Amino acid sequence: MAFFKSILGKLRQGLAKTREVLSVGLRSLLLGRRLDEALINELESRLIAADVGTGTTARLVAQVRADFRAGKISTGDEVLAYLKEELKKLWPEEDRRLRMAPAGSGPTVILVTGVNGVGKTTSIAKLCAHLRHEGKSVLLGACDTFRAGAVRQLEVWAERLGVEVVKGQQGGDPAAVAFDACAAAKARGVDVLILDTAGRLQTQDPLMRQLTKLRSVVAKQVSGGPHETLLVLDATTGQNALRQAEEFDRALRPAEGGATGLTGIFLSKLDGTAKGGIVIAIKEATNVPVKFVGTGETPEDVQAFDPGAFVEALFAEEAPGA
Ligand SMILES: Nc1nc2c(ncn2[C@@H]2O[C@H](COP(=O)(O)OP(=O)(O)OP(=O)(O)O)[C@@H](O)[C@H]2O)c(=O)[nH]1
Ligand SMILES: [Mg+2]
Repeated sequence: MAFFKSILGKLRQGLAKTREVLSVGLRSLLLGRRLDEALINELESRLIAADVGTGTTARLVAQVRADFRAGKISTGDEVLAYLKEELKKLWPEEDRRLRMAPAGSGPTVILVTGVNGVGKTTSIAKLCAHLRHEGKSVLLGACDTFRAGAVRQLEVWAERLGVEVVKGQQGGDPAAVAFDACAAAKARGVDVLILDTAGRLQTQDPLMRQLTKLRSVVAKQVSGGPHETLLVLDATTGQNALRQAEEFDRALRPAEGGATGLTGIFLSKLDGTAKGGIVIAIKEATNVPVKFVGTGETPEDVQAFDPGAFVEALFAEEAPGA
């Protein structure tokens, strides 16, 4: 865990802007105050403004209101403690872990998808650094054959991180690169293959189909693959990220049903936004777990998503060094 050094400290820094809107506001609203209906209404507006999501906000506020009316709580301090506890309970432990291939059964394949510019390639560098730190061997596949400079960008990260890249022709078929990358991963016996893909809008049908094709090539090459199909979401986009999650999940669902489309979300750029409450809205709107959060531009700026640490950082009184 040394890689995630000072989890709370870094997360606190990353969440500085969100905290300003959400928790500093909530603290000054609630601490030392007697509860009344007007205060509860104000609490509701603040939660919505921080992108917590209408469903979760409604549920939380309804409970506060009921407890207040039943005489169970009477102060803002009690509400703050209640909010922290309830938010931490939203995420079960098991679905936040990276799914790995069973030991000895070939490479784990992670397919990384998302809209243009959300941070896919940077997030891959972060995942790569994280896995390398855990002692795993990693190979990268440059399936973004579309954008000029995309392969080079991945290669620069790979050189820095000391891993190899499998690439193809600029403008070539990304599925062919995925095929070659899977073959190379198996031949070399690497632990994890991470595939970078070109950015695409969730509304671009042919490009979404290309992603489905990519995934079936992996499934044919590597048993159980891709073990993770991650969607990178840019936290600064707020509610639009929810639509991306829903559409990518739908497009990537196998036609025959069964397995889910997306297996996880990498939430990037949490450091640049006041919309960190989106983590809660994502949970509410989709069943896809946030597995990692990105809090900066270097490979070390990554955290495994930990609800306890997240909520603590969000509600921290002050951010040392932030
Ligand atoms: N502040 C901050 N910047 C980030 C983070 N993740 C990525 N970025 C920046 O976002 C920009 C886009 O990152 P890329 O990794 O190239 O995004 P991409 O999704 O691969 O882009 P395309 O391949 O063009 O679709 C770069 O300037 C990154 O440094 C993050 O967690 N925090
Ligand atoms: Mg990229």
